[in-house]
Amino acid sequence: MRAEKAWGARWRSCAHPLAHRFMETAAEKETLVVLAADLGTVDELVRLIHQVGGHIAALKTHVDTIEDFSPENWQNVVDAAQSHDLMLFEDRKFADIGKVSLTQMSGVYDIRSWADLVTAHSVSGPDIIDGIAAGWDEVKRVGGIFLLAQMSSRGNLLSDDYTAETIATGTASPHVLGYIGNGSSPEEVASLRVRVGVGRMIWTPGVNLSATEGALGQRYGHPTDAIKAGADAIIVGSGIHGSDDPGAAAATYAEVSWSALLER
Ligand code: 5BU
Repeated sequence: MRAEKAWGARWRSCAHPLAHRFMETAAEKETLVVLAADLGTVDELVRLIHQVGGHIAALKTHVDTIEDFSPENWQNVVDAAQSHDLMLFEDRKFADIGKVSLTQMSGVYDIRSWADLVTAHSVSGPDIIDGIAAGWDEVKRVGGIFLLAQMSSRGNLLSDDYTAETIATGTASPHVLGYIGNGSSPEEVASLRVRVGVGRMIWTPGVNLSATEGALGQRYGHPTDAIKAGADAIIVGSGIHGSDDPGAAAATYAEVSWSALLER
């Protein structure tokens, strides 16, 4: 099978079913690009999804930044993503106690009902994972969690020890599909991969083909370096949605990312 051949040990060692779903979509479209769809309205988002859908493997959102959010309107984003076989990854960065994180999975945005994947900090302790997972349980859906083991922003407080504790927390839970790593630093990604081992995903924001710095402390590295250092997906925002031709930009990131995986 094509996905197994391309992904090798990752395919054989990841236990979470959504990890396999991602790897299949990625292999089918030959891309490791997760689009950070940081646009302000549902219409803009839907247009972008259709422009780049063939070149990306998942869709990352910040639902609370959508100016015209309503549950009905948001369904257009969900439908557009599904029409391109994209999992929805809400970058919510949950950080509260388990019980409150559970309630934050419902509420206005009802993340549990449409997100396949979410991000969470490990700062509040391991129960946040069970809280989030209980949210999906309530609506009988399966979801996966990415813990922030590193960040791409300068001056962040995620120390080496914090990263190690985060991996210990994630290793203990079947709901943790993988970790967010700092894509701007191949050295950090490589050291994260050594600690994580082969059985979980590492997805990295902070990648851009032309810039080394972004607004307000964002740092960038080259997508090829991040993947060769052990990243399984590159999370790309402005490199695609900020381009004059998002479709062409997405195709370029796809090509670069897929070749890097095959070389790895
Ligand atoms: P950019 O436009 O490619 O810089 O967008 C990066 C996206 O990744 C953006 O949506 C951030 O919220 C997200 N991100 C990040 O940049 N760095 C991090 O450490 C984490 C998430 Br966690």
